[in-house]
Amino acid sequence: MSAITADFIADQNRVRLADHREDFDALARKLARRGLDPETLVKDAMAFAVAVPSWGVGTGGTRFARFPGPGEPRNVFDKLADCGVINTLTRLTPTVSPHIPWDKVKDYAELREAAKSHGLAFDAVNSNTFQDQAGQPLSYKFGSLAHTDKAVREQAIAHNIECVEIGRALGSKALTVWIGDGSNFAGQSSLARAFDRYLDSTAAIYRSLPNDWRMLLEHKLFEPAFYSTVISDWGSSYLAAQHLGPKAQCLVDLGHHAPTVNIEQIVARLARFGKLGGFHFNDSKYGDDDLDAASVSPFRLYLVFHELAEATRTIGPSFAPAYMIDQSHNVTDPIESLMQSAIEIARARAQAQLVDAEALAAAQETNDALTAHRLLKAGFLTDVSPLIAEARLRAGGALDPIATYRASGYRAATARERPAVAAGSAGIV
Ligand code: LRH
Ligand code: MN
Repeated sequence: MSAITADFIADQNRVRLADHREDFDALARKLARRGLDPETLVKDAMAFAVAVPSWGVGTGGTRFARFPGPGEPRNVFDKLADCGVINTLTRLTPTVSPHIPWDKVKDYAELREAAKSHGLAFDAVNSNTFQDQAGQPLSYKFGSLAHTDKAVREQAIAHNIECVEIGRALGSKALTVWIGDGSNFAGQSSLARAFDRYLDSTAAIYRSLPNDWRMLLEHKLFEPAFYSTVISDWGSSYLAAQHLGPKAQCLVDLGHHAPTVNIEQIVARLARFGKLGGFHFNDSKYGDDDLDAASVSPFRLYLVFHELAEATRTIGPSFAPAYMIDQSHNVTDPIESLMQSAIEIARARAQAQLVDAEALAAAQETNDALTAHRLLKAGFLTDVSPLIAEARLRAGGALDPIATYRASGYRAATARERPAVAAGSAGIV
């Protein structure tokens, strides 16, 4: 496969450098006029990173169909090669979040080395008790960690403990637990007992965690269950994390809320009580659409990062949620979508650093609503493209990652090397 080399990136950057310099210098002057230091902001942008989902580099689908593209990854090693390209060009995604058993292999030391060869490490491991695997003794049709049958719960607990062991071999420091457990009819399930069974099961997993690990509980309003979901909202997730202990925290997947929910306020609440463990970034208009981050509501993503900036100011450097992307790319080249999404997430974060927090607090305290809103929005209205491009450039990345990727012929090379996958099978991966 043709590696995208530093020389190739330098060649691609050379033709864009003069325009970039001009744009960056203009932005730097504008930021300096606001009393901000462009150098500090570039260094801050260079320090930001977000993990990519291993399952995100294959074409995604819906329950109706999946339309694979050219050069679909055949296995986790192909996935790592593709994730490597994303980081090589954006310098924003040095870690990959694996999903078990989708990324199961015989030799995890070999997998860790393969990731390293692409300049990558592993982030939170995702368990999977929302599908039945071939040869699996007991079905998860009626749930997993909250199933009425103790034997099914124990099977699900054992799987999560195995994920922790796999994660240790890969160098991960967190387990993400999302379960689809719930019901489709009122009365089908005891809402109270289901939650208690979940607490018992997760407590067993919690006891298997190494001291320096976190367990991230991911809530979701609905799907695959359509009447009740055991961990349906941040409240249920918070209660469970509180009940389990300090290593348990809540993971906020942006697509897992009703359309009108104020997600940035959930972020503020969970951060305040030390239970904001991480994110699955994506975007949505209706349900868990898993669309590209900031492709529907860039202002909402910005407001989330504003709350993260406020929490960092209040809590300090120990405040370190895990930033991960969780998307399904049904109509785009997944590598391009993940690069674009990582850049949009870095953009929202850089914009949130521009807010004059003192002036904002003063306007809030004096109930000067419009001034407060304008001060907050000022960051969002600033085009920080040259600033995040400068951060990429200094880190050895591409000024225009998507144009550079297209010029590299990487996708055409994978299409030649990897057998075409027939369309047809439904499902997210
Ligand atoms: C559930 C979810 C979860 C993953 C899956 C791929 O909707 O967000 O985080 O395990 O998507
Ligand atoms: Mn998710």
